[in-house]
Amino acid sequence: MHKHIGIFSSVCCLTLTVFSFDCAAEGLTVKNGWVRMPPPVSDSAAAYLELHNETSADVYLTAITSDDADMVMLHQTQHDQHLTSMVEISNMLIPANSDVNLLPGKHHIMLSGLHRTFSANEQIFIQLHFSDGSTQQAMLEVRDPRIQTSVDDSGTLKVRDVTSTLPAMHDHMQHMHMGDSR
Ligand SMILES: [Cu+2]
Repeated sequence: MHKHIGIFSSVCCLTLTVFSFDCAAEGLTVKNGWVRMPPPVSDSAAAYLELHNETSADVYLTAITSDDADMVMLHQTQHDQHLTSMVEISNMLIPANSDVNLLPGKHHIMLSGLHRTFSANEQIFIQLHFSDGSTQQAMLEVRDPRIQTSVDDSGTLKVRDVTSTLPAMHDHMQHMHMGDSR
């Protein structure tokens, strides 16, 4: 009987710990995070995710940190005639009851000064800091941009190597060098 009580209370503790972590940013969730696998010569990588604000208050994403990079920035891609460039933005509004999606070609997260190489399908973690004082950990799946996967109507997984068809603007390295070399 004592044994049962012991097991029960330790399960309780575990549940409590997980629950209090969720409370750090109640109503604010992060989904579908991924990071573009950088080429071996690069020490930076672009990341994308979806932010869902289910609260009735506006909140700003004010800072991002990661143990795997020296610096993590918010970038906005700008298309100006033939040029694609990007600017750093200091924060991002996630309006009340709204979703904000960071997508290739638009806003993205930029990890720079990577501490190690990323392998495809690996999970890396970043911490998102919000204006309400909360912090939330987000998981990013490392995706190899040269490989596209899709599932057809019959449920068969198709893997396609798209190396040769990738538009140049999808390569983050390309616009990184905008300022100095073009
Ligand atoms: Cu960028």
